[in-house]
Amino acid sequence: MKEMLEKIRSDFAEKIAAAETLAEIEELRVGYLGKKGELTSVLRGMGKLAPEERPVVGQLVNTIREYMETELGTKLTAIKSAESLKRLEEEKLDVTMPGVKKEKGSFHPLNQVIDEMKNLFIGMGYEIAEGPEVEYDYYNFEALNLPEGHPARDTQDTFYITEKILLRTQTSSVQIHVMEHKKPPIKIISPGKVYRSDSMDATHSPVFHQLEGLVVDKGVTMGDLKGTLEIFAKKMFGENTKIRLRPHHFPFTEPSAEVDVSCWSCGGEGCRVCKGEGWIEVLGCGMVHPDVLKRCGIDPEEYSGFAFGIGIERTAMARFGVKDIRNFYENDVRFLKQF
Ligand code: 2U9
Repeated sequence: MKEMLEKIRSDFAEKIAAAETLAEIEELRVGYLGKKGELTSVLRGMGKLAPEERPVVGQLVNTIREYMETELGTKLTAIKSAESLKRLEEEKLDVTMPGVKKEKGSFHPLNQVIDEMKNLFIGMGYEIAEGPEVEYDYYNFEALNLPEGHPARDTQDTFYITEKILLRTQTSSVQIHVMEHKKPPIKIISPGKVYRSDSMDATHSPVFHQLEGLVVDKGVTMGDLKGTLEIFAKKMFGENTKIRLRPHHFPFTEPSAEVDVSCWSCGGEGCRVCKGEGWIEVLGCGMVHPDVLKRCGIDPEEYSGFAFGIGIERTAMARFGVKDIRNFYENDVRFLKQF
């Protein structure tokens, strides 16, 4: 019996020395000390021994069990600490290394301007109205006092799909739809794409963006229009910005005006940004023509309104110092990531 126990111990000693993984340690523990382990089975056979042998063998088995448990524990600790050292080595982070630059996205400059204007007018109680880009010529022209034969309707200015259907040249058509279906008070802005048959160059694009505003109610005056545009200009171009209204003509507004803002770069003295003028034209506006109101079923004797139109590209080019409108449409990240 003693020889067998010595054999078990020496076999274990060899195996535990060679063990390198936690799995091997566990396998040894189960193989020798588990319910069906080699050493455990000796204890099971103790009943067959002579009574005087049992205490001696029992003492020897216990000594070997304690030796195995100690060796298993020591080796387990050694393997665990080796594994954690290995992990620390592999996951070592050199904090002095530069960080991994994550590319950050940004909104397109045109959308930045559109969103800023939308938020500004929403803050003044306007709602946003949208409508089709493919439009009947009635809503794009006739309803706006641009009858058949008016030069603005010529094909060199407008993309026609059929004789009566076209790509809208301004978002005013949206305002007409609203006036046909909604009784005053009306207070809306309509941002969106518009299309003109222009050849693409540094300052013209056949597709560009506009934001128009329309207010119709009782007792709306030119003073309301001027006050609204003054707030718009100050919020968009700086608190010290002044506006200047120059008489103009649009068929859909009477009186009409083109509006300049004092140059945000020189404050009105004259510089490169404003080409020495001190003023920069940003929009057109006027009181809605009574015939336009009437055509939509709104009595111009009872109601009045004002309207304005702003070119988004023109505003963005002025604001960001962009010299060529084509930059907005070429999706060149080197251009876009500057905003
Ligand atoms: C209705 C009645 C009147 C909208 C207006 C302008 C003046 C204007 C241009 C600015 C830059 C177009 O994008 S742009 O080239 N627009 O100058 N727009 S008044 O007047 C309206 C609109 C709707 C029912």
